[in-house]
Amino acid sequence: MGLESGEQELSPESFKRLDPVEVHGIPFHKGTARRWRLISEFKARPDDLVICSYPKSGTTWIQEIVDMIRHGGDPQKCEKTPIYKRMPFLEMPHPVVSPLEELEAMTSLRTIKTHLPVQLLPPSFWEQNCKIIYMARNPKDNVLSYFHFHRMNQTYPDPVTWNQFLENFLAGKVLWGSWFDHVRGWWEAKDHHPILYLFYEDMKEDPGREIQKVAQFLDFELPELVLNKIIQHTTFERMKANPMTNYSTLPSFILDQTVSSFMRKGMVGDWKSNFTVAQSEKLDGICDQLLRNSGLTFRTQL
Ligand code: PPS
Repeated sequence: MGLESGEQELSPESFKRLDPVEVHGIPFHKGTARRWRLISEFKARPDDLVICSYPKSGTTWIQEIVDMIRHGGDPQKCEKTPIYKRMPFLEMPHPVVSPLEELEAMTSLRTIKTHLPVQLLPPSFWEQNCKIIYMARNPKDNVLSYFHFHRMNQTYPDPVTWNQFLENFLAGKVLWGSWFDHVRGWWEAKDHHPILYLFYEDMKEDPGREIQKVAQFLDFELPELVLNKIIQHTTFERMKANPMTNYSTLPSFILDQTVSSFMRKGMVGDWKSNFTVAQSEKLDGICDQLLRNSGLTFRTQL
């Protein structure tokens, strides 16, 4: 599987701070946009599991939990390979890994990470009725985490300033588009598809309870002992120290962790350190308007 005929793969050096390119009205990284036809034609298998989220919602956390559940709580089985190799990122923009080729070569059961909005998920996933786990995080902590990720991810557009980035986020003019449309679109999809919709804040509040929900969704029974091992292995501190989950295996021309860590704070309520009162009220107003009548609510503190 390759790019459109005649196209060359982009060199790592050319990935520096690229402007987004729109695909079906959603801003994407140029590396994703170039592969769009291949991504949209992806052939799912019925036993594929999709882990989906808006960027910076706790995707890596839920990925590690799923892998631990599938390996009976044995951390050694999860510590051999970086998380982005174990569960390829479908529309991954940069060239150090080729997720489409890797996915094709993988034996079942595959777990696939994506940040795609619901309307752009490749049709094959719906046709094959694949299970999907969706992870959502409150917009204030989500946008702050996304801002810091733009600072350290050298391939993403320059966030310029916090004020500027927040304005872009509120307008949906950031990579992967509007947070509001994303969380709402997937929330509505769960009424007609096997989707487990989880919240970062619930995970922080009671990881054991949420891990049990995931296990049940995947048809696993978790004895107390195994559950406790999974809880311990997937704490923020353990995952921050674990090279297989903290993305330290990616080169610094992609993720410069001297600017900000991939595992940064892992908190609910960190937004309070950055938002002005006016910014917080503005976001609340937009949230009320865009999530109205959806039944979807978010906790911004525990
Ligand atoms: S990505 O790049 O979109 O896949 O990033 P993603 O994994 O979705 O989100 C990264 C944020 O999730 C936090 N995180 C965790 N929080 C609590 N516990 C655990 N175990 C955990 N693992 C990852 C990570 O720290 C990022 O949030 P911030 O607020 O920036 O710290």
